Amino acid sequence: MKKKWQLAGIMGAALATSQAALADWAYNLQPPASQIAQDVFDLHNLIMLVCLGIFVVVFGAMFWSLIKHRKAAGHQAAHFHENTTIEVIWTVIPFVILMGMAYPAAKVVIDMKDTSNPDITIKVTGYQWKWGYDYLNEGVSFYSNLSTPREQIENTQPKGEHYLLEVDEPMVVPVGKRVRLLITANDVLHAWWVPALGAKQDAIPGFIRDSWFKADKIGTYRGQCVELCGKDHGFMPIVVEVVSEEDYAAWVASRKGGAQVAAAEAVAEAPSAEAAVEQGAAEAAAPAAQ
Ligand SMILES: [Cu+2]
Repeated sequence: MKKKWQLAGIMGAALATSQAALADWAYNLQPPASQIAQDVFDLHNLIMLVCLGIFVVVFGAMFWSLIKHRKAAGHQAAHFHENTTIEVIWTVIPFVILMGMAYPAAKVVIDMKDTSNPDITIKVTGYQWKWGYDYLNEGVSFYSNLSTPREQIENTQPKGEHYLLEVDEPMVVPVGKRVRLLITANDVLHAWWVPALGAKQDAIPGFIRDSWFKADKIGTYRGQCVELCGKDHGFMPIVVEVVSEEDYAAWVASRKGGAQVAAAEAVAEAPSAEAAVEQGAAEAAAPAAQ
């Protein structure tokens, strides 16, 4: 028991003295970058206010009763059973409060699920442990892998600003366009979540679920897999790069160009199996020669 307290003390002291930990402390949701994320943010604030109101009224009444009607002050307990009026009141008031909370919440949930009229559709596939993106109309496909160096994870190098929240190939989307995501998984359950964009959906093998977002601001938005999916669950972040429409068109063109060049090279480089073997042997010998 004593050891546990010592450990708690050490951890508390470490937290209190760690400047980095203090700088990272943020108690609120991420600043919203889409209308849905803004709606979620507002809903969160509204419901918290309702909870605060209930807390004040309930605890106020409780403490007032405890102090004002205490036995020591000579108060006699009231005797009443099966009081219909009181029972109706304490059923109707919570019902009205719940309905008042359910109405705005249901509106936001329905909006989140309305994936109609997309400008762009991207298939998102969860893998152990990376994400795959297929731009269905543009014909662009790639994997998105964690790019944090192993040295930072093993603590032989100082951690970067976006430690475990950076990838080699981010998802790129244009600003102000409805992006529909078709989300699935190839092995186990994963979940795609970018808080600032208000999109969150489980990725389920064998099923396709959809979600959508429309980013209001150009910028980089980060998220993580939020369904425990194995040993590298914490190592498959999500990065969404929101760019202008022109930059998006240029990105798609460069992607397609790159793919076509790669395909053309593959055809040109493989005239015969022998040549390929020779080339492979030459490449294998090259590092030894250096
Ligand atoms: Cu995962």
